[in-house]
Amino acid sequence: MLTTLRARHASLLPLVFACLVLLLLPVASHATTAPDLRGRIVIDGYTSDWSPDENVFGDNGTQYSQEPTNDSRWGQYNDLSGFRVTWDRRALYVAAEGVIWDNNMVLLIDILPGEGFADMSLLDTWRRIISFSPGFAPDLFLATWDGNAWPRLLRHIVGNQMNDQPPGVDFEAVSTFSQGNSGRAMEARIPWSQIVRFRAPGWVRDTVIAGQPDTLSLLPPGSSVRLAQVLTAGTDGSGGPDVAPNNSNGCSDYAGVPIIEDNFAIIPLDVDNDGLPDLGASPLSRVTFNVAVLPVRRSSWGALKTSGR
Ligand SMILES: [Ca+2]
Ligand SMILES: [Ca+2]
Ligand SMILES: [Ca+2]
Ligand SMILES: [Ca+2]
Repeated sequence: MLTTLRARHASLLPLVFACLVLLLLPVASHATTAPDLRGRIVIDGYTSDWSPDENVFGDNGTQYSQEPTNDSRWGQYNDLSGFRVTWDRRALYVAAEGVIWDNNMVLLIDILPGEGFADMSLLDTWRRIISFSPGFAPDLFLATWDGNAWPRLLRHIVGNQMNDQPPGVDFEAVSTFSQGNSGRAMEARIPWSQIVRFRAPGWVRDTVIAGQPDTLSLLPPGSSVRLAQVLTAGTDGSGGPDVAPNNSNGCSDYAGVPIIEDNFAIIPLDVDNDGLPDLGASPLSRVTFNVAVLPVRRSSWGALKTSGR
């Protein structure tokens, strides 16, 4: 079917007054997916332009899922702190954060059902001893190393073959990681057309936008995006000290120990099943995780705080 488509009391008075003031304040705006986010999100390797509800590791009201900044086996200067996601009509926007002194960061992205790779250990580039559980088969990943300004986009072609591209015509990306500095990120705008490029070049829909004929790329109806972030050493055949969201078996001190990343964020893109990523959606309100170890429920948060987390 897809191939045929072209194609959201007195002593209490001050307190009462304060509450009233709070109630009368404008509700904090929730950034939602919109027709075109290029006016807000600048691909510069910094995330101050992102909204809290695009931080899928934030508190979404039902669960607390913050990726810790102190859970790496290699210490504070090699630690992931999570990723952000949003989208518009034409592109997926991602930002992945942490500190990766002398090492690498990879953000794995799975959108296309029945496609993708289950294991990085035999890939023809960016070969890492990192595998995934059923239900997660990345179609592409964004990758960078400490000090590199231009992340690579790796798209799965077939078998262990990847298409490896620097930013340019196909996509925009910038990374700002530099030794022990915090507040840095790998940030990218990846057009939907480039995500489906090797699988469904004909999945487009002719439409009219602002009175002008236009063409939009289609995804398989009902698509979700699944994501996981890994920190790895720079050499082929290595593993790494931290993953996000956290996996069941954890990571090792030693780069030679394989990692099974059985956890990932799941964010529905197309709840109305029209093949187009939904506009007016809050990514944070949609996120769930594959493994129940994390996120923990809010009711557990007090216990976690007293235990020092
Ligand atoms: Ca930015
Ligand atoms: Ca971490
Ligand atoms: Ca982690
Ligand atoms: Ca839709």
